[in-house]
Amino acid sequence: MEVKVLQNILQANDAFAEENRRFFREKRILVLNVMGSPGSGKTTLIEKTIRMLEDRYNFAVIEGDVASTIDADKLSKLDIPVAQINTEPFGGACHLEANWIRQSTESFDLDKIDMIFIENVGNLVCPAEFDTGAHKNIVILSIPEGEDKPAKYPLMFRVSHAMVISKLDLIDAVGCDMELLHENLKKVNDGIIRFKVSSKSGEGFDDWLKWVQNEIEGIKK
Ligand SMILES: Nc1nc2c(ncn2[C@@H]2O[C@H](COP(=O)(O)OP(=O)(O)OP(=O)(O)O)[C@@H](O)[C@H]2O)c(=O)[nH]1
Ligand SMILES: [Mg+2]
Repeated sequence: MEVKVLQNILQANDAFAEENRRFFREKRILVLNVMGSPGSGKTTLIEKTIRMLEDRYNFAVIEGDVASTIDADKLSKLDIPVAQINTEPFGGACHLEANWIRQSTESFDLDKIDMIFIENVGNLVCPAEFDTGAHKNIVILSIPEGEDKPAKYPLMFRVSHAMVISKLDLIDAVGCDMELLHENLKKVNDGIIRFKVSSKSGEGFDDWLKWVQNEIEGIKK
């Protein structure tokens, strides 16, 4: 019985997600869903990316958190539209659902937006199960989390189109077996696009920004 209920919830979410993807494509707005563990560097990457591309494109952000508006307040300082989804009033869900995404954009002037970043709730499990309707899923894995994560949380890495390895500046301090990380990734999603960045030093941002711009331009065609 419980399995059936979960199946129904996921099916309903998938239908909303497809509708979101179609809707935002028609509006020529790229939607990227950023997922990853708490503290992996999602907000920092989003903030830095927007700062580096804000002269060319108009951004908006949907912030998903169990509680608080800490990240949303931070990103609002960029003078962009930010919508906060807190899941605590609905039982503290550890993911975002597609119909919440659509509702949260009702406050945005969509004719003035080129790209929406979704910052999903921080964890490597639930967000992978719920399609938000984003055009691309990004998983951030920070160096201190370790090279075994694709093996331990395979669905997250399977549903992601791109992986950003963050906090590259910490590699000498904490160590990370990059070869094993790539081997682990290969087993779950060989085709995943890989970036290595440090939001602290700016290392690796050129490739990441090029990819983001390419995706924004792609949706405009
Ligand atoms: N050394 C280093 N620290 C970083 C880097 N990126 C982020 N941080 C730091 O890591 C901490 C967490 O970063 P956030 O961007 O808030 O992480 P988050 O994934 O948004 O966290 P939640 O929203 O709580 O899930 C902060 O203290 C950041 O300054 C990086 O590339 N290098
Ligand atoms: Mg954050």
